[in-house]
Amino acid sequence: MPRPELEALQLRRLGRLVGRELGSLDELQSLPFTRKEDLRDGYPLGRLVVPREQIRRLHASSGTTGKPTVVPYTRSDLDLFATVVARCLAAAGAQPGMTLHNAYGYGLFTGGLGFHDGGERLGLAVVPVSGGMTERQLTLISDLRPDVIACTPSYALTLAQAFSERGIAPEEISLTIAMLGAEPWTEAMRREIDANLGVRAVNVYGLSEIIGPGVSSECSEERSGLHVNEDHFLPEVVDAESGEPVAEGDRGVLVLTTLTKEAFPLVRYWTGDITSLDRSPCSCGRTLVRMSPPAGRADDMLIVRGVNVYPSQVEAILLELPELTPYYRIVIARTGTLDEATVEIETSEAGAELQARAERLLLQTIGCTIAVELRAPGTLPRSEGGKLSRVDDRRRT
Ligand code: DLL
Repeated sequence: MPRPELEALQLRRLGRLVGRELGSLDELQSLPFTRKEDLRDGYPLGRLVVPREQIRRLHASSGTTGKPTVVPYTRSDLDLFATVVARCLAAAGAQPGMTLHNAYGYGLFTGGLGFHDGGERLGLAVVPVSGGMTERQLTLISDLRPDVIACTPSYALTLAQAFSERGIAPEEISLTIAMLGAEPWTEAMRREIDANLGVRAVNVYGLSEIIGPGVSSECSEERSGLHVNEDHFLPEVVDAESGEPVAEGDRGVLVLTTLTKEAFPLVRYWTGDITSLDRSPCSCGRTLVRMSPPAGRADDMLIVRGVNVYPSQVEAILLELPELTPYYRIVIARTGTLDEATVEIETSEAGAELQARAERLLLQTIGCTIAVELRAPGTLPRSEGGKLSRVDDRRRT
C-alpha cells in the first residue's frame, strides 16, 4: 500500500480506537503512555473492554517481577494474530505446502500457539514440537524434513551445535528458513546460525501485551530492519527520559498503539524496547516502516561504573573478534561499593593476548572496564528451548 494510503488507514483506525475524529496522526502524541505498571494495576482482567464471554483465549507474559500480565483475545484478535504471523512467515520466504517445525514453547507464552496458527493460516503443515528435548527435535527434523523452523535464536544455536556433534552437516539438514525472535541477537549469531543450520535466519519481534510474535519481522530480501505491521500496530520511537519523539533514524524506546485489537487495545504502550525507525523504501517492495533489531529492554540495561551497557551491545562488540563464539554471559558482582562486570565467553583459542584484545575493544567502544574471561567450548549455559538469560546478577545474593 502506498504510504499516504497506509497513513490514511491508520488515521481512520486510530480515530475509531480513541472514539473521535483526528486531524493527523500527530495528535496521538497528546495522549498519555500506557505502562506495564498500569496493566499490573488491573490484574488480571481489569482492562478488558469486551464482555468476558467474548474471550476465546488467554495468554500471559513471563512476569519475571511480580504478577504476570494476562492478555485476553477475542475471535477477531486470534484472527489478527494468525494473519500477522502468516505475513511474517511469508516475508521470510515461507510458502503454502511447506512444513514448519515449531520449537517455540506452547502454553501461556505466545510464541508456540502464535506460530502454530500463523503457519496453518499460510497453509503450512505445522509440527507442534514446543521447546526442549533437543534429541527429539533432531530426530523429528531429520525424519519429517521441515523447511522452516521457529524458535529462539539461542535455541537455534543449541540445535545447530547438536547437529554438528552428531556429524550431520548443514547441507543434510532440510531446513531453509529460521524465524527467530523473543530475545535480542546479533549479526554474528545470524552468521553462525545461517552457516551451521543451513538456513536464512530472519528476525521476528513482538510482545504478549500487543499480540505476541508478529508485530514486526524482516523480509528475506534485505534482512535489514524489521517491517512493522503498522496497519495494525502503530509505532513511535521516543526519548527514554523526556518521552518526546526522536528524529527518524535515532534510537529510543518503542511505543506501540494497537489499531484493530478488540479485547485488550492499548494506546501508546511503552514497550521499553530500544530501537529506531526507517521509512526509506525497501527493495522487497513493502512500504511498511522498518525498525532496527531491538537491542533489549531499557530495564535489561546494566549500569557498570556509571556507564549504560546492554548485554546485546557487549555481544555485538565481542563477536567482531572471529576467535570468540556467541556463547557468553555477563556476571555482575559487587566488590565493596563498586559493581564489577565480567563477560565469560567461550573460545577454543584461549590466550592472554586474545583476552587483552577483547578487554581493550570493550573499553574503547563502551568506555568502561569490563573484564573478559575466556572459557572452553561447551562450558557455559545453553538455551534448553526458550529464552536464554545472558546476565548473571550476583549482587542480590
Ligand atoms: O517474546 C513474543 C515473541 C515470540 C516474539 C516469538 C518473537 C518470537 P514476550 O514473552 O511478552 O513475547 O516478550 C516480549 O521480548 O518486549 C522484547 O524485549 C523481547 N523480544 C521479542 N522479540 C525480540 C527480538 C515474546 N526479535 C519481549 N529481538 C519484548 C529482541 C525481542 N528482543
